Amino acid sequence: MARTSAEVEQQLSRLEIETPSWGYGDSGTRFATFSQPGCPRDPFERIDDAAEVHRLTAAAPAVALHFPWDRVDDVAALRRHAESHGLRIGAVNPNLFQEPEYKLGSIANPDRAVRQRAVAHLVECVRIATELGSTAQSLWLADGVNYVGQDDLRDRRERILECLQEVYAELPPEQQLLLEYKPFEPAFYATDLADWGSALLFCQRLGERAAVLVDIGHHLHGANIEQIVAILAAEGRLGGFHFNGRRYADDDLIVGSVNPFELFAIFVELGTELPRLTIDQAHNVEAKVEAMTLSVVNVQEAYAKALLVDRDALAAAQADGDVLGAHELLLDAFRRDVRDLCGRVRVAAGGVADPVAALRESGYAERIARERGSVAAVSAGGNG
Ligand code: PSV
Ligand code: MN
Ligand code: MN
Repeated sequence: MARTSAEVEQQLSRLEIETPSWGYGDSGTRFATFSQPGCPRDPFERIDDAAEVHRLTAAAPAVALHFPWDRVDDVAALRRHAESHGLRIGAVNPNLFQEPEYKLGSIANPDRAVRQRAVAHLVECVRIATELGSTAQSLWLADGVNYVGQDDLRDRRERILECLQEVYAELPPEQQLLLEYKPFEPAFYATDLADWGSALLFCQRLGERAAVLVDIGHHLHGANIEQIVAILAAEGRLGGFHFNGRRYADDDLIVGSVNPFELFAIFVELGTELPRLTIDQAHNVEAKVEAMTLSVVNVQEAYAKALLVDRDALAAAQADGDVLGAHELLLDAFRRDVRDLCGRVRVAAGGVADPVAALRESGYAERIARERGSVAAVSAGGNG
């Protein structure tokens, strides 16, 4: 039986999305960084922007942080600031890609001293996460090599494993270690954590609280992300997502703007067992808060459509070998207009029916532009 509207609404009201602090700061391309009026001047203002997205959507109660970009003297004050806005701190993202000494890698670096400093940063992030009440370290490694023979690929794996084991040993019981893969960039010949299989193997060596993070943009053309999700979930190692939109590479566009059917299919695969859902976007030309709001709305709609799939009919069609019957059941759910339904869920949870329109009418963007002004694009908080 298909769920009733009321059942869908109830399930949808449980959806929680983390938005990324770094998605509110200025970012750009490899060629330039574009400054926007109203760009947050510090981590507190990034949290203010995240709070605005949550106020409108009632579905974004957590904000993922990135260190050292979100470093402040008083970590407890940052936590209080978030909580006073009805937010909690989501995953903590260490940064192992900006220091020049990581040119040949961070925890895969052939130089032990560099590896030790990288581990020290990761351990420091565990401590910060604990203070912030965060329950995950979310690690993307930029490590890799550009040329055949540049380094020993097996040795690099051993170095990574050793370092991750040191970090894993420091994790308090409530924290997970999420490993995010990406096939290329910044290295081109061999990336150390290039795909879900490599990430999974490390997780299996580390322990139960290590899991794989799937960033939609981190796949080669034609990759079947839903199937990756199915495999990781079946293995109990699906740690979460970085949602964004991708056409060519790590584009970090608005969620659902490129391939809404893929997003829907991912939610069909997940069912109601949702892992950590984080948005990872780097808006270069779009208004930041509006872009984030639209992404949250798109995620809500994709999930709502997936909840509308008639699972019993689908199972029956699959068992009967009814190829198109099964496929059409998914198409049927995907084609439903769920905007009103999602609006009702938002309003019931304290948000608004049409978040993007309400944001525009509220004058929030104009207000932060007035209050914060325009700063040169030197602020941290973006790596697009
Ligand atoms: C770099 O590819 C990246 O876009 C990864 O997706 C990280 O999650 C993000 O930056 C933040 O460090
Ligand atoms: Mn990511
Ligand atoms: Mn990325």
